[in-house]
Amino acid sequence: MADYPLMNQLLFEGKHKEVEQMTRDALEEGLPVREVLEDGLIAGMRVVGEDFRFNRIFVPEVLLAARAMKAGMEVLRPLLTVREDGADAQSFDIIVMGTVKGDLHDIGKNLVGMMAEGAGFQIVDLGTNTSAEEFIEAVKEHKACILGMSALLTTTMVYMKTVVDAVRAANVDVKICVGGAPLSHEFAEKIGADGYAADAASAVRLFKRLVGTEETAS
Ligand code: B1M
Repeated sequence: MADYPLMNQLLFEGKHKEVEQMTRDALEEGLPVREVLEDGLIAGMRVVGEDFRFNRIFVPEVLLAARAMKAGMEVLRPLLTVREDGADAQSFDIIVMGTVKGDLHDIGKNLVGMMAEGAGFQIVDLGTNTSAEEFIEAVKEHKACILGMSALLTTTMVYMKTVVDAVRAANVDVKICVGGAPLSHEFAEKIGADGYAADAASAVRLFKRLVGTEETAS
């Protein structure tokens, strides 16, 4: 049985090699990938966020924890990105994804990208600090059907409206989805986005709904 509290603690301490190894061990034990992600990695990062908020830790410690989180995510990547239906990569709907201008947080965006890949989408990842022009250019170049934006700061989430306005002004036919910790449905609606998702699993459901491939509820 995986010791998730220990894994959370090691992530908190930024012990990336140990987190990577514990992630591997958990998978080898046959534990569900979503459980390892949620209980082993995301739960640890949640504590980091709390302590950061109350100035009990600072940017250098958070950077180390982020490195440990990413090390664990890399182990999970092949399982998160493998297509659920085993289909060929050529026919994928394309999603252009990026963290908005001024914002360097990319862990959540990467997770959404991995899970969307696993659900059959092809991801064009623009990374962080992405401008409206870069989003538009990439959507046009890759003929994307969805533009996904992430923001983790209250100061950068407002840039999403700049992107939405620029996309509409350029008459680009693409659905715009937004996400990130400080956002809400209300915010997404206010800026004119086509959808908001609070986490990676609901982001994938949203993407499927927008391209019309959502499974019917059973
Ligand atoms: Co930053 N940081 N940070 N940080 N950081 C937050 C966001 C903060 C809430 C911490 C806090 O105070 N508690 C706070 C923001 C406060 C605010 O704006 N109200 C903050 C701050 C202040 C800052 C700096 C300004 C600190 C400073 O320099 N003084 C600075 C800004 C730098 C910049 O961007 N310009 C900064 C820097 C950093 C690091 C570089 C050290 C590091 C980022 C490393 C990296 O990403 N490569 C970092 C981190 C790690 C965090 C916290 C601790 C963790 C974020 C994270 O990765 N969470 C964060 C605290 C927190 O969020 N509670 C914090 C795990 C991840 C899986 O969750 O990203 O929420 P999340 O993604 C979720 C959902 O939000 C959603 O799905 C994901 C998976 O479930 N989602 C989408 C995300 N994007 C989506 C897109 C979608 C759909 C869903 O559709 C397209």
